[in-house]
Amino acid sequence: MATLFISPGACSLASHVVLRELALPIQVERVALRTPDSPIRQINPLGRVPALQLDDGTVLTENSAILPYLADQVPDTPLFAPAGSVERAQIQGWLGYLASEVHTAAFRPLNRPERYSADESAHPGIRAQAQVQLLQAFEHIERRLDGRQWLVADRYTLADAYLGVFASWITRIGGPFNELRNVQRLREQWLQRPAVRSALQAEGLL
Ligand SMILES: N[C@@H](CCC(=O)N[C@@H](CS)C(=O)NCC(=O)O)C(=O)O
Repeated sequence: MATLFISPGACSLASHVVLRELALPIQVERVALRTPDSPIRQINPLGRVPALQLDDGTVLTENSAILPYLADQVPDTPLFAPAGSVERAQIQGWLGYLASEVHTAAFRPLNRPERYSADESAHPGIRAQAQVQLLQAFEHIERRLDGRQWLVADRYTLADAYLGVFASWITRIGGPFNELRNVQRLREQWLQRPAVRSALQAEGLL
């Protein structure tokens, strides 16, 4: 059986939530991160989650690839849109934005400043600037959600499933992030979805 490798509360929660939303027959395996003996190192040479191992042993990595792949297993799912459609391109645009501008460009230096400088005295400055970048990235999302319930069209899609994870992460920062009313509203709606609740429960987070 195919296996999705996750770590509780990590960005792999997006793939986990979508797997449950689609009720796909894929098992979920928790792994430790950043330990040399973690089994994820045998699956993904980068040692990162999410990683999806298919029945034939092929391994897919990156939320931006795994989320569309999962959705494509269920033709006509409202989580995605037909190949060639503008909606599909818009959903993919948000997946790219979340993976690059929000996760890699902002959360990573905020949480892992040691990857940007070996000089510990530089870390507070890296964190502070990363938080500025993160706020700017979320302000763009906040404006997009003005008068809209979800990021694309008028329904919950892969883009919202992914955004829900990062919208949860910012609650730990608070301050100006608490003022992002549209983002908070989307997060509350995301949290009410049975698939999100069951994924959180399975990850030991409820
Ligand atoms: N670009 C990847 C990022 C994956 C990633 O950074 N995952 C983190 C958890 S949120 C991880 O596994 N970190 C462990 C490490 O970097 O050693 C994606 O979007 O799937």
